[in-house]
Amino acid sequence: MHDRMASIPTTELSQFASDVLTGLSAKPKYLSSKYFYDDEGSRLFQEIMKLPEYYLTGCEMEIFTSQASDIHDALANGDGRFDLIELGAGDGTKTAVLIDHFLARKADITYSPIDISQEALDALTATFTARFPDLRMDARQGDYFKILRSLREMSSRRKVLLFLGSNIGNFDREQAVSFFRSLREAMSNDDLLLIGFDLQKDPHVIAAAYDDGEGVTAKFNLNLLTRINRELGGDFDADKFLHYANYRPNEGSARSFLISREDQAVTIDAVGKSFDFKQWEPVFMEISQKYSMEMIGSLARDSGFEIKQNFFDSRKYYCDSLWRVA
Ligand code: AVI
Repeated sequence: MHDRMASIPTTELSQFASDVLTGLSAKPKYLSSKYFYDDEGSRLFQEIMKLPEYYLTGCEMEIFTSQASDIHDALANGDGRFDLIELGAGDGTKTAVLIDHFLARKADITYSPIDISQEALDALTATFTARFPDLRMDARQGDYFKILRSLREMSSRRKVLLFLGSNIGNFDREQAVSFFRSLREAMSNDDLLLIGFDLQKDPHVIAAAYDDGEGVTAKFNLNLLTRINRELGGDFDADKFLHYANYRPNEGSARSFLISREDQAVTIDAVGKSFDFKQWEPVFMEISQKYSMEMIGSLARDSGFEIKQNFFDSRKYYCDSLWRVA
């Protein structure tokens, strides 16, 4: 994830097939956004992050650039020694801003990016070792919770976990609480968790972020159909679906759908089934939750944390919320 969410390697193809079968057999139909991130999906997400409408990345970058010193002081908690562990590190561009500042402050840190993609970790390690030759790095590929437990066994230094980029927004509330509770169980009392939350704001701004003028977000969603064709032997015609996104201000949730333009049937060999789509039938693809400060507070409480400090961008579009164990 994460930051993106995790890309699914071929060994888990049967899990992919079974999730596609469950989602397309459901009423209403759905597909899981965690499967967006094959190579092409990851490339399209990089493109999304550069779009003028997709404000989230710029907001988090602004927070890290303008408040690196305050963030350092909050994370250092009195001494400058801690292990920085990034869940779903991706290319680590935003984290590099923090690390640059922390090293300039002579903080004694180890950086452990964790990602499901070994390729992403190799690229990140190469960039970071060239840019920060003095940084101790320990990149890990695999399951967040298993790795956290093994890192805890290896060193008793304080851990600061980073879960950035509003990746939490792609979980519904129940999934978010269960994710944070599992992190809580793997954390010691002195550890900290820094989470990127996209905040509720002018609905037009949010709606545009998920329906950009260039159609990159549409391609990003439609790419999952191409992935199903390639990996599961599907015969989707992506031109027969359109991307539709909306924002519900009463819930604070942006949702995206693929809508069937006509009555059609699609066969997927790996699941041995054909699925009927009615004209204008939606397939729910992704939730991107936007938060109020009350929602963030209650999420922290219900997951066994309390808020230590919040960092906002100048427009208050976005919040990096620092949690400690309650
Ligand atoms: C990865 N995640 C936080 C993005 C989001 O904003 O929900 C994924 C995305 N979907 C469409 N645009 C970006």
